[in-house]
Amino acid sequence: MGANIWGERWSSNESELAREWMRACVKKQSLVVLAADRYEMEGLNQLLELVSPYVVALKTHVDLVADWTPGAWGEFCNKAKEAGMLIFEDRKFADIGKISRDQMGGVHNISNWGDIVTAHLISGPDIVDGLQEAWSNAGRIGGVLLLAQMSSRGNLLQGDYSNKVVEVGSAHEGVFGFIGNGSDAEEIARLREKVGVEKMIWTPGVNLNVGDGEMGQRYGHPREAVLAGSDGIIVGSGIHKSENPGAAASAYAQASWDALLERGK
Ligand code: 5BU
Repeated sequence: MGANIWGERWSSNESELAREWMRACVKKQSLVVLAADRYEMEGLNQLLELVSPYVVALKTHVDLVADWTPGAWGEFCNKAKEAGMLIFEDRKFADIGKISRDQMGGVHNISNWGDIVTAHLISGPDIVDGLQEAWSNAGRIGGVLLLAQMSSRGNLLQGDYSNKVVEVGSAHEGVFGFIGNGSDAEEIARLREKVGVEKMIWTPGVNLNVGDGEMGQRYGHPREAVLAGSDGIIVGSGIHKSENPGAAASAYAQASWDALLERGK
């Protein structure tokens, strides 16, 4: 199903999760990862209803939800899964391996519902093993997105550090891919060149209105991001702050899908 669209990205990829992602994108004709940054369960549930047909992964910040309960969260996640979405907790883990492993449990119990999480590699490669052990203990599979770049102004994920993240992450089975800077197509293209064909690149800092956002956030156009090598466009306010989130999600889906077809792999 994915071979015609993703080319060798599909045919040479052995990662179950990567294949699930590529397959789901083809099914929905979209590369949209929704950053569901709403702070109450009601708003989250409403958003999910409106955008489901166009969104392939749901990115959460579970600790932002003021009225969070395990029950309400479980239902919300089940709805998203039933609607064909992967669940991605953008937790940006950064501690040593054993603490990161244990932080996958605790109050929010991320390893039970999250399919993908973000992590910095600042503490060394054991963080990936720690996160993978948590999924394994929960009897689930999951993947880590390592931050190789960020979208925010003045961030320190540059040069040798970024290169090292790619070098270490590319060799690790537990790494689903890398976060790239969606606001800058040249940075994404450089990242893709280093990453090669196997691992995914997902990019925040994407909006149909390019330019500067709130508090140092920067935005590039989804089409440019995908043409430069992004496999998943992470869109927050462009969708959830829109007057018509469904129509906005559909527009991002269309822009990302057209760009993937144009990219040709
Ligand atoms: P926005 O509303 O589209 O700006 O939301 C962007 C989301 O992506 C938000 O949830 C951030 O936490 C997330 N993000 C980001 O903006 N930039 C980064 O480099 C990383 C994550 Br990593």
